[in-house]
Amino acid sequence: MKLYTFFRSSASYRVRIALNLKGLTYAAYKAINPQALVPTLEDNGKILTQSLAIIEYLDEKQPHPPLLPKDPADKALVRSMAMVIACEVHPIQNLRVLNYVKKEYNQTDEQVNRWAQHWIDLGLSALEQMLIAQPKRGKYCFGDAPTLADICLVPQLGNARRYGCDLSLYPNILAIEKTCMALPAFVNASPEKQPDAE
Ligand SMILES: N[C@@H](CCC(=O)N[C@@H](CS)C(=O)NCC(=O)O)C(=O)O
Repeated sequence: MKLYTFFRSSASYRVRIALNLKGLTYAAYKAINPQALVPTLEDNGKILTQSLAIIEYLDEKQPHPPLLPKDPADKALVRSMAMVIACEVHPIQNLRVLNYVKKEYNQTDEQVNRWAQHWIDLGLSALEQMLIAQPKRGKYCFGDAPTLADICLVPQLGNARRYGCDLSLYPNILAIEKTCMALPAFVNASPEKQPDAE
């Protein structure tokens, strides 16, 4: 398997965690085209894009360990937590959006950072409430093993810190991050461990 990635890309980070949890090896390449989105996974000549689609492909191809619960309602819950991050937060704090806002509307770095912080805080506070409200929370977002929700959450926290969000407001999220970061799959997927890290 070949993974086209970029060390700081949180969407790539999601796929790196899933690959590590599944024990699948991949070769990492620095993304050199600034207009191309990462990650892209190439597997047996098949080109796959979109981190969530890639992760579900990996989960179906190699079902152990499962990244989604079997029960339909539980599965929808895990997907919904993942989507708070992947659909609502990440797309509007992504670098190309921030660069556009900055350039087209003559915003300063500080204003653009505040934009990112606003949307990240909105998503993380909603997720914190979802975690408090749901009875099946264990050591992770759902139960006692990492799922798609944790895979989306941990990389987003790196972005949150980069933009100066106050994460002490989200104690449940921070506890889950700590549990995840005890696993080599998460540690080895982190940006600073990537061969293209600056
Ligand atoms: N929804 C996509 C998002 C992919 C994405 O936005 N990747 C970012 C890095 S996290 C990227 O490639 N940005 C380059 C650019 O915006 O030009 C996914 O989950 O794979």
